[in-house]
Amino acid sequence: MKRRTFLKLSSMTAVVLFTGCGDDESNIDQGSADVLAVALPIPTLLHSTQRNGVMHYDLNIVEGNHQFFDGVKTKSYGIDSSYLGPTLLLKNGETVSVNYTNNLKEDTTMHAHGMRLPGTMDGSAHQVIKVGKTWSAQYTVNQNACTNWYHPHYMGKTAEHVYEGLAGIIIVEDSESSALDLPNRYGVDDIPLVLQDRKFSADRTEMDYSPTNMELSRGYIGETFIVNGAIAPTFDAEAKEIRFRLLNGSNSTMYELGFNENISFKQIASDNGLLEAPVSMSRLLLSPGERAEIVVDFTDAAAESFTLKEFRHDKTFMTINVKDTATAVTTLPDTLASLEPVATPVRSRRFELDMAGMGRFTINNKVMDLNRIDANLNQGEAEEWEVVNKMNVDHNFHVHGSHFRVVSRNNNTAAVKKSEQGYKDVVHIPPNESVKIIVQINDVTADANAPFMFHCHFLEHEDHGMMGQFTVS
Ligand SMILES: [Cu+2]
Repeated sequence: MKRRTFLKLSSMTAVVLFTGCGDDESNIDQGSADVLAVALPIPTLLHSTQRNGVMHYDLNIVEGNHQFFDGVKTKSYGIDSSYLGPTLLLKNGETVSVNYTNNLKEDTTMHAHGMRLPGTMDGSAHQVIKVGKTWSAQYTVNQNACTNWYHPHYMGKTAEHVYEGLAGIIIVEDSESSALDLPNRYGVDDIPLVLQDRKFSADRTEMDYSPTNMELSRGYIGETFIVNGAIAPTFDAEAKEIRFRLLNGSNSTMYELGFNENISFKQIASDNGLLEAPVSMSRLLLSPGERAEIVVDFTDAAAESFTLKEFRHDKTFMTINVKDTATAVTTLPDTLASLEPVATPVRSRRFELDMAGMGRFTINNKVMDLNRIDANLNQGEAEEWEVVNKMNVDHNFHVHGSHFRVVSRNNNTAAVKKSEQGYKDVVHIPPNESVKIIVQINDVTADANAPFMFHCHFLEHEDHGMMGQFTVS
């Protein structure tokens, strides 16, 4: 991994500097002559092999050389790939063994973000995968259809390992969602998009992970925006409804997403499941770790082109060229899922997100300690957690083992958007604001040897202390 060094000007960096001489660094790299013209890469669907009634998914964590730029190989990590990993398609009710073998030269972990698993199978900082070893997460899938993901959670190194390329999508299917007339042909009208941004070394042979203290706090934001490991790729869409499964897979960049000309689209799912009904919008704010499934209707847009944009940083993620054909046309239903009523809490807790000096981020004035348990929950009991952002920068809050509900923002229940009234595991908290969530864990446990974690999912904040642990018994 590249540490901060003096820039050596090559002809390639000269291109970057000249094209980036506007009022900010927006759109450098994208559009440069040395950017590959590529089709949107679609992560491979990983096939399982059945052994003794258990579906086994075998994954190898490897070093690689990934081609982001024309004629340049960039050192990277991946999972059976030079960058990112295959998509796991899991069915509710099936018993699986997800087997990760660590072929890196350093230890790591692999967390199943959004999967409702016992603490021992969570892949958190406590389930280290040593160099050369295999770790298996064995469990029976027990949750609604949704888009989750897997990524390292190694104490103090999560940000670096994700930055190098370790992440992949997990799609959970269930019979209720399969019965709906939703686009569900993977890679055709059901498209996972892992959205990220990266800095590169001057010669682009390495990714540059070297945040300053200011960047630790305000976000380590790359100039180059990438989707599924590609810079400004092109996707040829059928002239019909297309479902995009969006993941903010960045370390610490807020993405305000939308399309050119402000075309409207419908959000159908939040982190952990379908919404009650589609929500129309033209902008979608996703904080790091959050997912949203959206449906865009290209039925009347044959032969037109669109761009998926990020408006806070004025970047283009990808171009969508609509074909003049469509097969297996779908019609988005008006209602999608029925949600459980929000449970009445039996106790409340408060978590204050703050910092204690440069590069030390805290929850309730404490930095993360793997040997400290911060809260003990009882299975089945609902709790109200108030999470308060005491800083002038964005944070969010992720809870392991839980699909929580957002009930108020700044004590205002009306401030909770329709699109965040479904099941969630990450909630954004703007500067100096607060949220209240209802956390209830019914069917899994976590003891002090393999506790669950709660943390800010801005990975620089998490790695520098903004994390805590809890048990469920
Ligand atoms: Cu944070």
